Amino acid sequence: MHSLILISTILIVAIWSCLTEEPTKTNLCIEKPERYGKEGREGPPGPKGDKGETGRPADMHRITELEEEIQTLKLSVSNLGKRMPFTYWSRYGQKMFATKNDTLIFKEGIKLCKEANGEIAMPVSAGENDALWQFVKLTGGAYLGVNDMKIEGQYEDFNTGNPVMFTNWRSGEPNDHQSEEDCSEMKSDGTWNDLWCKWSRAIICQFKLI
Ligand code: MAN
Ligand code: CA
Ligand code: CA
Repeated sequence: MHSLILISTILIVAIWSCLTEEPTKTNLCIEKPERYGKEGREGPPGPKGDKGETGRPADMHRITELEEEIQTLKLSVSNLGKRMPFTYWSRYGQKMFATKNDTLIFKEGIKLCKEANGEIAMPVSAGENDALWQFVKLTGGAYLGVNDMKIEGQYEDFNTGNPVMFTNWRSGEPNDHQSEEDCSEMKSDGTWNDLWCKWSRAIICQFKLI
């Protein structure tokens, strides 16, 4: 009976010491991974290194070139941001045309294109007219830059103020209907009509590539 109590006591102490990891630990314990103390503090700074090699002289020409490239890149990035609203794009020659699903009065259209660093679409050839026509088939009537706001009957390019050389008026147009039509639109058949500047029409902007 005594020996049973003794054996039980030894076993209880051995298990207890294993669980608590007391210094009384016996070799009955299952080995556990070693435990490390906390990392020490950072040591003092090392001695100063040797003097480096003399650098190459600044290449001012290259720096100027790079500065110019950065300016061009900045402009491209800024233009990309401003042109985000446009959903349809097409390129014809050195011009990009862009539009979106929206109609505006002429003045607002001018503002929209200007904000994107562009101009209101102004076809100067049959090729450009056809390129715009592809959009107009989707958007319906769209404003063009052609206008006679300054002098009735003298049609100018709104962007440059120069007289228009290429025209594609629909037969019977421009008619200055009710003496109040000084803006112009491309109709869905690709021909032009003069109209009141307060009508809402699709807006196509042009961006010159050079
Ligand atoms: C008709 C024609 C056009 C004119 C429009 C105005 O389509 O008379 O010339 O521009 O009406 O709504
Ligand atoms: Ca007119
Ligand atoms: Ca008309």
